Amino acid sequence: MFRLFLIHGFLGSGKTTLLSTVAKRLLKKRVRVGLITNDQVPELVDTRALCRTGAAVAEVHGSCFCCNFQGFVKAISQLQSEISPDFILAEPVGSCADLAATIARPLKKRFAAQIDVRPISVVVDALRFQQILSHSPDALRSGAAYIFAKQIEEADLLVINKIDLVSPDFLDELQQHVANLNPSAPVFRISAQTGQGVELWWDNVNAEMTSAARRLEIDYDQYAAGEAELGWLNATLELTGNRTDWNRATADLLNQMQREFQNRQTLVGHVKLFLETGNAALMGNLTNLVQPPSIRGTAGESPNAILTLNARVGMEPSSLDHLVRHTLQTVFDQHHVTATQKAWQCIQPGRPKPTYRFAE
Ligand SMILES: Nc1nc2c(ncn2[C@@H]2O[C@H](COP(=O)(O)OP(=O)(O)OP(=O)(O)O)[C@@H](O)[C@H]2O)c(=O)[nH]1
Ligand SMILES: [Mg+2]
Repeated sequence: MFRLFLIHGFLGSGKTTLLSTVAKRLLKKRVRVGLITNDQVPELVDTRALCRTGAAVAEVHGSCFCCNFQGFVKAISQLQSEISPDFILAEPVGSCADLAATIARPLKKRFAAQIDVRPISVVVDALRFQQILSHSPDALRSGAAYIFAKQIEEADLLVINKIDLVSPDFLDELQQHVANLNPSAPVFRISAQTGQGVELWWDNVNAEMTSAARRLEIDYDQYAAGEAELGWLNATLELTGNRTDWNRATADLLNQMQREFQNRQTLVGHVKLFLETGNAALMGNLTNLVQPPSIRGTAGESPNAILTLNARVGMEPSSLDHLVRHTLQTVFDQHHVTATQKAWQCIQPGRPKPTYRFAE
């Protein structure tokens, strides 16, 4: 028997960062840990990034977990045969909701002897919540805000993340708003990035507590409309440069995209990229219109690199596709980089159709 941890939360809230922080800690203690990533289309930045932790990683792509229960079970089986895990941590797509009814309860009913399904944790981005509350231009629009609220409502444990970016006073206010949406879930405050508060949450998610305890009322029309607000782009490119400073080039790329999104005042769910040059890699993220993009790691000066780019933005897919292609071309020209497209998909997520839905 192994423990399964579902780490849910909206786009860019910090799920992968939390998985990475926990996985590294568990690996140091020689715990066998497997991770499951998820996305609507292949070519996942999260998979690339989490493979670097040293943990075994399985990927479910093509739809969210809830619409592909068999795919989720297959990913579990893959990890079982690879490492016979003690713990599996799984991160669903950030625009997905209704996880208790579609994944946690079906697993508990069908695999009670094999899987100990732990309480569902929902990661809440303090900064994004602050923007919603202050009605800033990139606040979530109604449909996406519906998904954000439903995720909070169905949590067994709530994990307010990025506490390093907001004031303690605002955190008290935020906790009140979160408790209004879900009065029964214990609330934890963490920084997945610095590790602050992570241990306390981890002790609690491992303590005796019923999982998938909350019954969620959800309107699938509204949920589908919220997901359909987003254009979804995943791409992988092979790059060749000449003494290219990859850190500068990727920072320019994300800065340029942010300016384009600012001009359109569009919702930035998450734009993330992973650039690898052999053993070295860097990660870049953009989660809103205001904060500068973050670039972590260094990719060195190798002439060849592989770039994986994932964007979830409040735009029609065709417009997003055009914007990203144009920005890549402009920035690569500036840095004398040539690019070969290995994979490119830009879609609008379809209506969620869960494999199972156990409401109780
Ligand atoms: N300052 C700060 N940044 C954080 C923290 N946790 C995550 N981030 C940043 O937030 C951005 C998004 O983090 P991810 O872990 O990729 O978020 P995610 O929820 O997995 O995103 P999706 O998979 O796209 O839904 C990255 O730039 C992270 O570095 C935190 O505690 N503090
Ligand atoms: Mg992620």
